[in-house]
Amino acid sequence: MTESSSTRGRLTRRGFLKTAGAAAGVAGLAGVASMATADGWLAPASAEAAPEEHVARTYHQSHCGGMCSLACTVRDGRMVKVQPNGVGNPDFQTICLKGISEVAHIYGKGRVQTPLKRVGERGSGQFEPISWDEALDEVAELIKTTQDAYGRDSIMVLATAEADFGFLAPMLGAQTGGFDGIDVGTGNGLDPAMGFGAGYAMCAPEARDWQRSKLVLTVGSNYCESSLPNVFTFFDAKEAGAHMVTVDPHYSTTASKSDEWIPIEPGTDAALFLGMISHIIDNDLADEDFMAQHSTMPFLVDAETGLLIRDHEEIAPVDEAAEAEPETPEQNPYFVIDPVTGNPVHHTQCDTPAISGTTQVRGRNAVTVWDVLVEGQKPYTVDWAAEITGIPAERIASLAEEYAEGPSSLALGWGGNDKMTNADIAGHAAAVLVAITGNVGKPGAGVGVYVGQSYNSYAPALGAWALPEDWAAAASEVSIYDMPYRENNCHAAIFCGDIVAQHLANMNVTCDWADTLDFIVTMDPYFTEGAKWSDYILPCTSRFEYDEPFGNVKAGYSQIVIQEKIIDPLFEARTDLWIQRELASRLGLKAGIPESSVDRCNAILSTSTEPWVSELTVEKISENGAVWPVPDREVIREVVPDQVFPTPTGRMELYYDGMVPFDQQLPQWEPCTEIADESLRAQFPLQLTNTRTRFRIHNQFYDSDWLQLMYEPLVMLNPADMASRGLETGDVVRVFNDRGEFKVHAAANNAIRPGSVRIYEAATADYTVAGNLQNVTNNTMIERGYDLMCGPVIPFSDTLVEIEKA
Ligand SMILES: Nc1nc2c(c(=O)[nH]1)N[C@H]1C(S)=C(S)[C@@H](COP(=O)(O)OP(=O)(O)OC[C@H]3O[C@@H](n4cnc5c(=O)[nH]c(N)nc54)[C@H](O)[C@@H]3O)O[C@H]1N2
Ligand SMILES: Nc1nc2c(c(=O)[nH]1)N[C@H]1C(S)=C(S)[C@@H](COP(=O)(O)OP(=O)(O)OC[C@H]3O[C@@H](n4cnc5c(=O)[nH]c(N)nc54)[C@H](O)[C@@H]3O)O[C@H]1N2
Ligand code: SF4
Ligand SMILES: [Mo]
Repeated sequence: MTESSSTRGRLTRRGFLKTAGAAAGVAGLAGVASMATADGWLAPASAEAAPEEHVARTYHQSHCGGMCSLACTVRDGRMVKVQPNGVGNPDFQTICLKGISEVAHIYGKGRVQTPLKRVGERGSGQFEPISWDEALDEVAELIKTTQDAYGRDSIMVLATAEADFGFLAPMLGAQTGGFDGIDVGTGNGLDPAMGFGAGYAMCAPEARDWQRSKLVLTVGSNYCESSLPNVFTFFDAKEAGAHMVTVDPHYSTTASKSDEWIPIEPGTDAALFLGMISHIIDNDLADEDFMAQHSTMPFLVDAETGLLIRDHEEIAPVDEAAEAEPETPEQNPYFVIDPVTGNPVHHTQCDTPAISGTTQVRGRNAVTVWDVLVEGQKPYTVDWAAEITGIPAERIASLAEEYAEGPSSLALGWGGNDKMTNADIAGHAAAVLVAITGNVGKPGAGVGVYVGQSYNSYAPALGAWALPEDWAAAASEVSIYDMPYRENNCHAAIFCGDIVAQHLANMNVTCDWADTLDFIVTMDPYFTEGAKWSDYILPCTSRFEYDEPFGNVKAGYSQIVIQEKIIDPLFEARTDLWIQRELASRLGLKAGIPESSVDRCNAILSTSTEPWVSELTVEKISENGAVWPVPDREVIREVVPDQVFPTPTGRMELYYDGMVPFDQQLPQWEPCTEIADESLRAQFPLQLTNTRTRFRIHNQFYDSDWLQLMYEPLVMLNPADMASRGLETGDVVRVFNDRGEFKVHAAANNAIRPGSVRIYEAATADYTVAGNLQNVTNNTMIERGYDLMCGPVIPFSDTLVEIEKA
């Protein structure tokens, strides 16, 4: 189909002259000048000089909040230009420098060009090229012998968001590494109250809703970089009169575009929220109607045990394996106080119960959640919060008043306090703040992470290719972040993307563990840091290469986008689908994999639960310009518009029974484990903030020459912290702690909070002066984490370091 979209086939001589003139200086036309001086150049040159040229379209990355549809010009088989596609909703006809730079990046020195087999020590980066047949035969044989010896789940398959390896784990019956401990810090605390968000705090309406907010309070996100193509939404809201306030330790890009920046001590977001909650309670600013009707604030708690009282004891599962369903709130109701009679009744019998009161239920002293909250909040005054956060008490108080008045949006992040050990407490406190002010489920009021797909769009539901019934990934008893530390049955790993360097903290330990595995295979278009620990590296195609007219179909950002073949696979790279098919065929499993990617695309569309999607085909979308916008996207996407939450009770469930052993049934302040450790701080006085940057998507684009001109890995320090260490911008510094070290250049930057250092995450050893950022990051997984929705979060930024001139 890409051929039919050719904009220009053979050129006439006249056409060629015009083009050559217009494009003077463009690579590929070198030689034009000398030809002009040669005799009779018009005659022999014309036939060969007409380049074959066509345009094809593909979606780009999803992890940057973009998934931009890009129109790519191919001339004589080489991709020479990448532009916005210009089809579909105008809001999404975007591109950034990362997309534009792909014309060089996909041909760049970072590509893995052939299958590679390790010859040196693991980690040494020494490999020799081998043929695809050798590589696939040997990998298939290793999979077979390992699974025969240790069971099917002895292989772990892990794939990054950008990889297309969905068949591999189910087909092998491999484990997939359980929870990954990434981006779940805040959601762990927020989502149980909301009833959705999946642990990622993706429970916000789309950001166009901000135009209807009076206050947009951003805490711990820098979406003006981390959702680059959606930044217009921020400015639309600002123009519409929303008060944009950003709370961030550093003067981030988003802070700099906001009406106000409120600097905060890192890792203290929970204290800010707790202080605001107290101020709202103390000044009678709480929305009692919302709390009574739409939250569990009126529910009764047993004063002795701290557990919510239910009609009868919950039936515990007889044995874990049987996994008996717990009773629903209808079958086993909670108790509330009827405001008219003052008696305890089932919550199902009273729509607007009293939010305050004490009573007796079956001889037990009972008190409402609200009363427990009010009592527990007493120590968390605004003065207390000011002490912890470094924000003046008056500003916390006025912010609380403005937030309570509403409608207010609370925009949280994945890159701020999320990456710290106390992140769940901040998420839980945010939920309480939202509930006591009713700032949710109405125009201009929402809470959650507004980055990426949640930021600005509808996500159409796609279907899936039906797998054979006996294809299923194995359960993962131990999550990836615990693999180095806990007994498990993982003997070998297939990593699609860079798991070793990018998905675990404290890399020296990760590498010691990786070295214990029987074999590691990495599948990636690029030679990554983690790939060095592999025994085999298999080169994948980039988004721009395919071996069929269509590669894949994706949904998000209010449209369906497709991947057309732009060019043939480069070097010896093969598509992710081809690699899976070849492995399957060597293992006798080929029948379960689609014969062609076009079949798969059309199955993904036709099996959608949304009728307008199921009627589409990839060919139809291609004819439409490779983009199919969501119908009715003019209407701002809302969540819980009726304020009925998708929780078991339909209310915001703020009281976490399960956290009683940790005294976190309601959010209680706990500082971060590492950065608040005063004795450690005496040794390593600087907190290391990890954030994302517009110049990169995680470890991607390091090897892009164009982007290297803009940025190379460096640490940014406040000028005062530079001066006290005798450092000057441009110095090479050693960043170190007990876990390890790396070396990069340092730069003074007033935007950085004194006592903190900022680095853009994924600083990988091939592009630093020496070593990997991950050598120093904190791998502490707190005990409470294992009882949270998505397991503990990896606290990459709860890290202390010292820095000295190298
Ligand atoms: N120290 C520290 N570490 C962190 C973080 C931090 O803040 N600090 N942040 C964490 C966060 S939030 C996240 S989400 C993770 C993200 O880390 P990753 O999951 O690693 O990031 P991605 O950008 O999704 O994946 C990129 C990898 O996929 C490869 N890739 C791209 N396209 C394809 C393809 O089509 N096929 C295949 N096979 N591979 C492809 C790229 O070459 C690259 O190696 O990093 C985490 N790591
Ligand atoms: N260009 C680009 N875009 C991306 C990505 C990328 O790699 N590149 N990655 C994507 C992914 S996987 C993710 S998870 C998202 C993350 O997107 P965001 O959640 O926006 O995370 P960051 O961009 O890292 O910004 C985090 C901000 O929080 C601040 N911060 C640090 N510590 C604290 C704290 O304790 N409290 C508060 N209040 N603020 C703090 C930092 O200074 C920074 O400004 O971005 C996505 N978008
Ligand atoms: S990297 Fe840039 S061009 Fe590519 S999808 Fe993201 S924002 Fe769009
Ligand atoms: Mo992330």
